[in-house]
Amino acid sequence: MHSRQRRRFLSVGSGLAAGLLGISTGAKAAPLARSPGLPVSAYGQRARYETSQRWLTPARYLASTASWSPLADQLGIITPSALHYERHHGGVPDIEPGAFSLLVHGLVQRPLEFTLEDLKRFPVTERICMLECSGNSYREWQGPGGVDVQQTHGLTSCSAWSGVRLADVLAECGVMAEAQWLVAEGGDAARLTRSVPLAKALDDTLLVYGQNGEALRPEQGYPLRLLVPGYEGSISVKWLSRLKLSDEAIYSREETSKYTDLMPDGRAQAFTLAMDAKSVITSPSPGRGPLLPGFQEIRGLAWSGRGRVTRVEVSTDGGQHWQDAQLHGPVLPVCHTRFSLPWRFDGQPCVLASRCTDETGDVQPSRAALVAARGVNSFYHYNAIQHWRVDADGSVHNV
Ligand SMILES: Nc1nc2c(c(=O)[nH]1)N[C@H]1C(S)=C(S)[C@@H](COP(=O)(O)O)O[C@H]1N2
Ligand SMILES: [Mo]
Repeated sequence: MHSRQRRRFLSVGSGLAAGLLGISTGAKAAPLARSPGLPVSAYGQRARYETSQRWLTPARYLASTASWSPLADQLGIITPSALHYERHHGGVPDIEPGAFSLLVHGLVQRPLEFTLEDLKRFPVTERICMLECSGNSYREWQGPGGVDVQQTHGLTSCSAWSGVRLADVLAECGVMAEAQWLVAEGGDAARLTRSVPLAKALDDTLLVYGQNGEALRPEQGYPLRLLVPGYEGSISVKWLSRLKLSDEAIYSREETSKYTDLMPDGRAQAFTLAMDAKSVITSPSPGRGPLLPGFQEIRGLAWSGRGRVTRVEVSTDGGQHWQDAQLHGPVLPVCHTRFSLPWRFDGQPCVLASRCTDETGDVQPSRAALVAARGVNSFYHYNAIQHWRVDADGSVHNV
């Protein structure tokens, strides 16, 4: 262990030994059950005392639906399927797997229609991967908006996906040399349609039918979705029904009226697909009850659509000084990555912030740097450093 790290560890250790956490001893023993409990169950539920939930779009916005993951409650890097964020433009369709098929056509030698069973015969592959809606943190473009980390950053989640390589399925159809793009269409009422660059489709794009050890949840695209690792969430088309090989992008509704970035000069940038390096402190964070003085571990999540997180720095003075946080394994490409830093809250007001760097050298920008480059006309792809102000009374606020 690096000697500086060791000293830090020792000072925390002795702090804990001295009882600085203020945990009272002499508590009464918990009651033990005296009669048999519930019998086994066919499909499990979480403990009834656990109440963590997705945050739903306020009813007045029902025309466009989304729900935000409770990131501050999440343990580890896998989001429980029941708490995976949702974004759907035409509601969640009810698709019977026996009635499902995927049509692959366009610039291919053999247009083919696959059933789910056909697709499951291709070599299976697993990948832990995060998804992030490019609209995550959209409110923050106009200044501090979300009241807590769920609202500011909850349009990202991370699952273990099971499926097959799209490249294998396309090889079966025989991709023609002129093909440059893959147009993917969903079978939901919105018929969400996105163009995927063929190189990405052949590189690491998957067709997934499994999520966290069981079939995809309906909300995540049951029975089959596209998974385009590291690209904005909207391109991972759910309830996939059609793939068309094409020599050009289709410029669908979701690539023109939506999912473009209006730059300061009034021009819109299209196909900003990769998600940039980003991080947020989940504890302490707003709305979690006042912070107690004494030892506090600063904890958070970092991610990048371009690869692995290599560094997370934490500041307790609003970005004037930075300290390296510890990254917790596994550190996987295009995945949520946990970080932590031991800290003491001494009752002085302060501002906490985290800054992520990924393996491509992409560094999460300050708000000022992001706004200087992009202006404030944008809606998507906000990845600036998030600041939480801690007041003397221990309350935490988005600033
Ligand atoms: N068919 C279809 N696919 C879709 C969508 C949709 O509305 N319809 N929403 C997209 C958007 S905007 C995002 S961010 C992700 C969300 O995936 P999730 O709901 O599984 O988190 O799915 C994408 N795929
Ligand atoms: Mo999205």
